[in-house]
Amino acid sequence: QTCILIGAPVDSGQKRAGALMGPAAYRVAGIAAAIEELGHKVIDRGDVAIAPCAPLPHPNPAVHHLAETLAWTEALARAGEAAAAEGMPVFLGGDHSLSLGSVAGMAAHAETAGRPLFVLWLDAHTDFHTPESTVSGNLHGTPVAYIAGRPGFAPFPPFPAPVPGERIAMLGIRSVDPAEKSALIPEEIEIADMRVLDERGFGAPLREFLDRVRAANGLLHVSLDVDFLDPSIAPAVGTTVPGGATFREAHLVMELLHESGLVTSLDLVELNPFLDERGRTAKLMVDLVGSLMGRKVFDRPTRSF
Ligand code: DIR
Ligand code: MN
Ligand code: MN
Ligand code: MN
Repeated sequence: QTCILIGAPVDSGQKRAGALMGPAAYRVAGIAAAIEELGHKVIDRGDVAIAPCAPLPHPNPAVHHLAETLAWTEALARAGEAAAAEGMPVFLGGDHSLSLGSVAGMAAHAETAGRPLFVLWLDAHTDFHTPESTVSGNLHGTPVAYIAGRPGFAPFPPFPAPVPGERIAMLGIRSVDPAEKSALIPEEIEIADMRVLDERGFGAPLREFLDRVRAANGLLHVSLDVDFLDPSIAPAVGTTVPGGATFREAHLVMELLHESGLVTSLDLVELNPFLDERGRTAKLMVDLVGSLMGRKVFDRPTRSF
């Protein structure tokens, strides 16, 4: 594998400053060495940048930093599409609004490749608002709606090839706003919320989704929000929600993803190093990437599911 690291110091999608320090924290925590150690090649493309933006108004007065978020979306879609032709893009965030761009880039790449794109959303939140429905005005709460092709995203460019609900799965969900809930009801998105995961564990729902990706010869984008993890192990995120994935549950998810051999791109989002305890959350995220890229306790023969 060749991993292409793309720094995405995006801070415009929410209001707590610090996510822009994420790419630096991942590099300091040794993300490149952790991947190389497992026998892969790493190319670090550095950080994507945007030009200063004049403010753009929005009919929903809560929406803030629209122009910046739009500029990031276009820049990251371009950078991501180019990187996907050379290897596995790994986006170092940055808040979750970066996925408006990263996944748009992957969707454009998938269209060129003639393969269906699947999206796995590992998050406490469903991020299914549109700029019209958001109450907080934080656009990091909108990427899945954009990816799924919901209307109400002007002035964002239309999503290149909207991903139908049956190709999206969410794991770890435990905080959903009323407007998101009603919009999600008619969708076919597979939502393994924490109640489902308490009963079934993480393995079974994830394997079912991976089977569908494999059967369709799909590309698989994984978007990992730090708040997917329990705040007790991952405190460095602006929107902690109790009751998240444990250390072992998170590693199991990453190990199953590795064994599937299906992951073609990855977002690491919402790390806020300013809130971290001596790099603890950054290091955990890097360790999880290690498991996703093939680190394991013992080399067992790869299982096929
Ligand atoms: C909440 C929180 N649903 C909002 N969202 C996210 O502001 O729209 N927090 N994504 O991480
Ligand atoms: Mn999120
Ligand atoms: Mn979240
Ligand atoms: Mn559908």
